[in-house]
Amino acid sequence: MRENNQNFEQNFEELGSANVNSKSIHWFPGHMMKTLRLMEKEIKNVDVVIVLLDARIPYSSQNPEIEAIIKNKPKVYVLNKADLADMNITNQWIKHFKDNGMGAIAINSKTGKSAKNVIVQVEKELKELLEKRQAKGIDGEKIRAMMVGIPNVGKSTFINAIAGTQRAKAQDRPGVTRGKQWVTVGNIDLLDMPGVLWRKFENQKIAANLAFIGSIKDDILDIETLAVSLIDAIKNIYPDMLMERYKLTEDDIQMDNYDILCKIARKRGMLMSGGVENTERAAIMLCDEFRSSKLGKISLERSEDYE
Ligand SMILES: Nc1nc2c(ncn2[C@@H]2O[C@H](COP(=O)(O)OP(=O)(O)OP(=O)(O)O)[C@@H](O)[C@H]2O)c(=O)[nH]1
Ligand SMILES: [Mg+2]
Repeated sequence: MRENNQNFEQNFEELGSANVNSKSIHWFPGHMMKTLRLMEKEIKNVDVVIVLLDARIPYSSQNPEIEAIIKNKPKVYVLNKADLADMNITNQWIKHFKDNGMGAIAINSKTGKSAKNVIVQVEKELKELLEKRQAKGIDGEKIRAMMVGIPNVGKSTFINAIAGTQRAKAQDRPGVTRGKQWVTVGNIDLLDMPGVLWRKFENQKIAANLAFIGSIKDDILDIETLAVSLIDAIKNIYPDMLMERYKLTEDDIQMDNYDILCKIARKRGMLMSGGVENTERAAIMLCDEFRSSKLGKISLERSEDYE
């Protein structure tokens, strides 16, 4: 299995070119193109855009294709899944957005209360519009908000949290929402949209980050390559968490990343016949455990790197 220990960036480039040459890999599926078109159409009908980002990767989860469509609209950046990220770093990100004149808030969409705080932020952002409506005596008119973001970031979960009921289908895999859906909650009409990635990843680190958090379907990725790359990312910023979770020593984490994956497999008793480490099983486990924050609260990007 060692041949899987290839450079992650190269792996992504290969996937990118495979998209051009082969119909079997849906790197940028047709429904994402449709969603972008739908966004272009619907943007005229909404007052505000709620941009959901993943608090673990607030930079990588900003989709440039979406940003281009919403650039002239009032918007609120919501750092979702804050419960999985490093709180201090998330707070710095919020400051970063605010310093750049953008409304921003961190939430955990699984809890209704923090989701409702977004509405307060939206009302702040729309203060002028709401005052105008009041002056005209039409302040009963509902705020129309479009939810946008990458796949699996939590758009539908957020809507359900605000609504207090399961109004939008939400599941732990990318590509769950397939068409637009309006959900009315109190004085706000929320437009749930499918998640969208972008056509070409110029920066392979961004592609890797999106894969780590589960925004790209795992079945088009090589899971061992992904895990090796994730080990590299974590050991550079949170080595203690990796050591603690998998009972690795200082010497262990100095090893080559693929050897670390082998060691993790061994520590977890994931062995095949002949005592060979089952690195595929270990890779799946590592990605799952990272995504469910079993290693701890991990932020993969820091705002100071994007000043
Ligand atoms: N820990 C945590 N999990 C969350 C949060 N928000 C959403 N999730 C989980 O993330 C997964 C994806 O949520 P969805 O609401 O389906 O995501 P989506 O953005 O609508 O995804 P698509 O429709 O595929 O674009 C689900 O398993 C949710 O339970 C959060 O704030 N914290
Ligand atoms: Mg959805």
